[in-house]
Order: sequence, then structure tokens, then C-alpha cells
Amino acid sequence: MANGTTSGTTDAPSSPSNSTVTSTTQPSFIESLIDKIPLPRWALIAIVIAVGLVLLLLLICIIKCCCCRKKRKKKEKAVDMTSINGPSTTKRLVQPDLEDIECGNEEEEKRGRLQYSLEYDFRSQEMKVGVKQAADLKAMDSGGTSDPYVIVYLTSDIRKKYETKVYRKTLNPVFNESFIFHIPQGDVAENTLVMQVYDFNRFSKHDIIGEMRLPLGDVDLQHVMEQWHELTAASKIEQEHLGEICISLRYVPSTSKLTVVILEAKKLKRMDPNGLSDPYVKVQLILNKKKWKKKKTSVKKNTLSPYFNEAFIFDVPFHLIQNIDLVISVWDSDKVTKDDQIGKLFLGCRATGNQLRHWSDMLANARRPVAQWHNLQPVEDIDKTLGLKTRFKLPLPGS
Ligand SMILES: [Ca+2]
Ligand SMILES: [Ca+2]
Repeated sequence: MANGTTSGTTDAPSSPSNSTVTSTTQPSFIESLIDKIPLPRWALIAIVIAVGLVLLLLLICIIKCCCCRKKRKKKEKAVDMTSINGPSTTKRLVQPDLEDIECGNEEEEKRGRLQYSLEYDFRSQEMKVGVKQAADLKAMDSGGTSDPYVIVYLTSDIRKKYETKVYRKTLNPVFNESFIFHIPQGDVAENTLVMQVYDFNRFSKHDIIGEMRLPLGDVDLQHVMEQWHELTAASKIEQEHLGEICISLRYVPSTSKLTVVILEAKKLKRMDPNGLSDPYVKVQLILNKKKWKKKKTSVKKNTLSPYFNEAFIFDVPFHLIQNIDLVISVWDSDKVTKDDQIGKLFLGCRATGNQLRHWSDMLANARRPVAQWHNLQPVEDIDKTLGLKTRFKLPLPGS
């Protein structure tokens, strides 16, 4: 220990002579510094390497983080691009980050609440729907507000829609408006009341904030009800209820006779201003995608549940029965304007579901009439499936 200290003191006086060298060459200064630290040289080198490694790791981490942020930004931009085709351009410009979050948990997202009232008058068969107020609506515009209004309709007639006034820049609008629906008591239970809250936009498509659906079968109509309902994400636009039709089919292979009996229809869509229709039914046979034979029932005036019980007999040889489509279409007769198609369906080997089942039941039970109810489908859908144009070519004489 004593030796160590003396060598230290003897080194110190010699340093001034060295100082002239240190001013020109750095290593000797560092060496002197290292000498001053009371640690062995190998330990110092180890520490320097360790510190260097830590710094390197830190640098790698920083670079990685920066890259990630850039990537995320790019992703946000990508989401933004897709939303250009979406409902609102203002929404996209204003809150791209929020939209990004929405993609992940749409179900948990709060859309707000709606207070409504419901009252049914059994004498006048009228339902009074009151749109009271909304609270905590989701903000759709810049500045964190919306311009809400409410659309009200029943699923039995989606063409008849009422709407409230628009309330500008608020998430808690008080509407206090009521709407009357004429609806027979027997039809109430199968109906659903739909209220959709929209955000008005002057220059772009209006955005749906949320909706509530109330199946009226669950509602006690004896009492006036008033309550709050949580808004949910809008479901896909429902298929309009067009009506149902009961048909009997019978095929006798030995005589090649196909008998189609149009029995009755019910819950047909209202086509006329008086809330009724004048239905009749067309029965068509299509052979290899071409119109073959056609017949129609009489017109039943002012009714949504006509009773026809009219039979049509077609001559269809057994070798052709697999190649034909039987198309049933229900029409509303109009005196002044062109008749409208209410709905349609087709049976045959190309059909699906209920219609195919009925057709195969008929083939399996030769000679026996088989009756079944069918839901009418949208005309365009059936025409598309059949691959036919709405208007058929007129048949040539004798064909
Ligand atoms: Ca708006
Ligand atoms: Ca009519």
C-alpha cells in the first residue's frame, strides 16, 4: 500500500513535463485519466463495452419504435382511403382516428338512447308513436356534435316512413313529435316498429347514428307505454313483406297433366291509396328459360287476403317435367295505370328451399294434390334467378 502511494506521488510531479505532450496527443490524457480511476484496466474495458452495448440496444429500440409509428400512420391512412366510399366525407375528414377504433369493437360502441311512447287505439285501429327525445347520441360531425332527426316506420310497409324535424348541433335533441299508423289489430303482432336516428349533412349523405327495433308482438297494447331504449348499430335493410300464397300441385305422368290450383293469398302488400290491393295471379310455365304457357285468375277487388280456388291444367309430357319452371306471380289490378306486380315465386327442379320441397313432394306423390303456403319474393330477385327479362316475347301463333 505504502509503495503504491509513493509511486503515485512520484508520478504526479512528472506530469507537468508530460503536459506538453498531452496538449498535442489525446491518448496520454485518457491514459492518465484511466490511471486515476482506482480500478484494474480490464474492468474498465468491460464497463466501456457494457455501456456501449446498452447504448446500442437503446438506439435499436428507438429506431424500431419510430418505424412502428410510421407503419401505423400508413395503416390509418389506408383505413381512411376505404372510408372515402363510406357514408360521409366530413366524418372521414374529421375523425379518422375514431373511425380506426370503431373497426375493432363496433358492438360495444355507444350510439345513444331514444325515448319514445306507444299508444294503440282499438276503436280506430291506429297506433300513435311518439318520438320524445334522444340522449348521449354519438357525435358524427366535427366539433363533436350531430344534427339528429328520426325516421319511423313499420316493417309491414317500409315505403311509409315518417320523419321528425332536424335538430342542429346537438347530441340531446328533444323532438316531441308523434306519428299515426293505421294498422289493423290482427296485423300488429307480426309487425316491428323501427326508429332510426340519422345525422343530417348538408353536402353529403346522411349518416345513421343508430336504430331501435321493437317487435310489436311483445308489447302490451292495453297500456300507453313510454320508455328509453338503447340505440344499436343499424341492421341491414329488411326485405319487404310482400305476402303469402297457397298453391296446390298435382301431376299425373300417365296423362301428362299438371294441375295448379291457386287457392288463396294472405297479408298481401298494400298497393293502392286506400290501403288495399286488387289482386290476381298469373301462372306461367317456362321451358328451357323460354316462356311456354300462361294463364291467370280473376281479379279480387279491394282485398289483401283474396280467395281464388281456381284450377289450371297444363299438358306437360313426363320427359319435360324436369325442364320446366312454374312461375307464380301476384299482381295488383289498376283501372287507370298499368298493373303492378306485388311478388313472385317459382317452383321446379331449379328452385330452392320450400319451393323445391313442394315440387319434389308433387313428383313423389303422383296423382295426389299437394298444397302448400309460400312466401312471395321480390320480382327482380326471381327474374334474376330465372335469367329472364321482365317482359316475355309474345308466343308465335300455334306454338
Ligand atoms: Ca351532420
Ligand atoms: Ca289496384
